[in-house]
Amino acid sequence: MSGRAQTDDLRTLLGLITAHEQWRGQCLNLVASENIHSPSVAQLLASDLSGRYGDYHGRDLRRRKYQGTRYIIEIEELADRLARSLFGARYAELRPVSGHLAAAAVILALARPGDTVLEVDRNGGGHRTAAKLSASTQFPLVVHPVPFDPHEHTVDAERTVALMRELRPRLVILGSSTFLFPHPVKAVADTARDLGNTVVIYDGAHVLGLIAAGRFQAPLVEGAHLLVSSTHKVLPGPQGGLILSDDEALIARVSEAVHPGLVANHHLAHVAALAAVLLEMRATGDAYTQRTIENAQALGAALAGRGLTVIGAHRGYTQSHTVVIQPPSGQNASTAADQLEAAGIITSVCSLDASLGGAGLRLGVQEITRAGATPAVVDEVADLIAEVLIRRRAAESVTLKVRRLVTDRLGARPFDLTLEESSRHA
Ligand code: DSN
Repeated sequence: MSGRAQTDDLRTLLGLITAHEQWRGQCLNLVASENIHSPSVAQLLASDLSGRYGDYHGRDLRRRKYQGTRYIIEIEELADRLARSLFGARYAELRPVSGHLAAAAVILALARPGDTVLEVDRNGGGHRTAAKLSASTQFPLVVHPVPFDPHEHTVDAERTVALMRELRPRLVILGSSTFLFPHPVKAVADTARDLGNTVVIYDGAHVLGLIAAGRFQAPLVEGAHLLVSSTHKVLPGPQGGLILSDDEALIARVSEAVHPGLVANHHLAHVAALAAVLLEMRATGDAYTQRTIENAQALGAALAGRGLTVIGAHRGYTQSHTVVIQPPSGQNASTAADQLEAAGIITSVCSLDASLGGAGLRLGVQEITRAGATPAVVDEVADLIAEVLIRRRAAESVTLKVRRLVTDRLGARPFDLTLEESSRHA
């Protein structure tokens, strides 16, 4: 390749990244599974660790395969201690490089081909790891949906317990990507223990930050055997995954599936950045998560007040960072999401029960909360959404208002900490 072509390609690459950052920096980012990093997370993700190897054998952080890990061992021991302490779990597994891989490792470790698995289906917001694994590999599972109550937008405890007694599944996977309200973990876990051979997995990806601050259910305390999660939704950490448990025998089997089964070299910069975000949550997580839930409930009320149908309205809209709305009658959810994007409002489409129209829009407030949104700002956000979906204003006119709101009201970043600030809070 000529030097000229090389320069052109580099210029193109940098131009695209700048364009992306400028554009998303002017948008209202309401994707419930994303977040923005604090300076400490960004700093550690770019550290020397991102180019190093640190494989260790089994669960022994000191049994390393590579030389050169004297400080890496201590970094990982610190991250492990912080994770166990913040989540109140006896054991942590921080090597999965995504939440999906964390859940896949648990399934591969504990199920056999042909086993029965109950998991939350797409209408309940389930990530559907078992169904995806079963369909895309030679690891067939008999997957049934966990009975879900679309009106209450949560797992139907009574029907789930009855189905568990009938099918005696090997695994039950609770948790949701539209996690508005807690799931009945205790009833499911008690039944699993009665059955004797059923393991309950809680996919806490969306609400991990809330769990860290004690603002959502505590799944391990309620009886789940394992919590699997990503690390970058309400918890504003690096992209990656983790697994928590109080059960030594289970975590030992699961860790073997993680390494060497699915992850050879885990991402050391991720582990360090995760440690930083756990410190940050210890310092500012209480205020951040309280504001996040306040903002989500305010958004639900404000959207309902402007004529949109909000799922779970009779339950106060939400107990998490997420609000789910139906597209206005006659509109399709994908088209509505495209129209919002044209106006600079980034959302995602989610499945809903057919009785609720089959598809909705999922809105998460965790990122704008980190950017400084208050309930008053959220009210303006609701108004901009209504401009597009209810008043059907042209995208260009709404875009200008979105940009103004982002520039004028969303720059404060009150919960971000530098490493130095984190240390002062500790
Ligand atoms: N489950 C997907 C989401 O919620 O967006 C990715 O984790």
